[in-house]
Amino acid sequence: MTYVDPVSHQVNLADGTIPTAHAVQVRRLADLRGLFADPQAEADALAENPLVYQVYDAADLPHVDGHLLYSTTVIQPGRVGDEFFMTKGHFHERSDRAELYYGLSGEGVLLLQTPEGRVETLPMVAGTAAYVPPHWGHRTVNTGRVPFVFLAAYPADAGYDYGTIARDGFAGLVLADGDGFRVVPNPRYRRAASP
Ligand code: M6P
Ligand code: ZN
Repeated sequence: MTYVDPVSHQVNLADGTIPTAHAVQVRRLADLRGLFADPQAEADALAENPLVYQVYDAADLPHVDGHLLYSTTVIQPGRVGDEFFMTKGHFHERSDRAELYYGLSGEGVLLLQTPEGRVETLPMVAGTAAYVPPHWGHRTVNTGRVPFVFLAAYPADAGYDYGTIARDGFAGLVLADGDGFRVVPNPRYRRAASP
């Protein structure tokens, strides 16, 4: 038997960074091109191409059944038109794989949808443990004025399906509403041909 060594990483609770992260993914607005609801607002904002979020992948582990991967995500505050900064969003390539999120700082929402386009919204603040069940697509949104930071843990063989959301959009939009937010149906959402 070959054993993978146990490992720990310190998460900086003030800003969500993991100084010993194995990899850091940086997502600027250009990496989310076409995902925001207001094309003109997106084109205008692309001139500055702001930082939208970073993902700190903690450990370098085998991407195979049995392992768990974990990361922190730091979403900057900001908007494109009325729509808050958010992650790209994905289904899992192995769609029956679940995921657990734990809020560390700031505030946001976890937006989920079934392949048929049913939307659920889970508000998140520091201390919120939110569960992504198998088969639900998921995106996180910063609805506050400071960075929204959370920890995620998921099966190492889950993989990413970004194509479905890139093609169909997300069924729900999270829009600024006074000091808060509202979730509205996405008028441009195109239902997938088959679930
Ligand atoms: C969480 C996890 C990661 C994911 C990240 C950013 O940390 O779900 O697996 O990569 O959010 O989300 P996305 O991959 O949709 O950009
Ligand atoms: Zn996921």
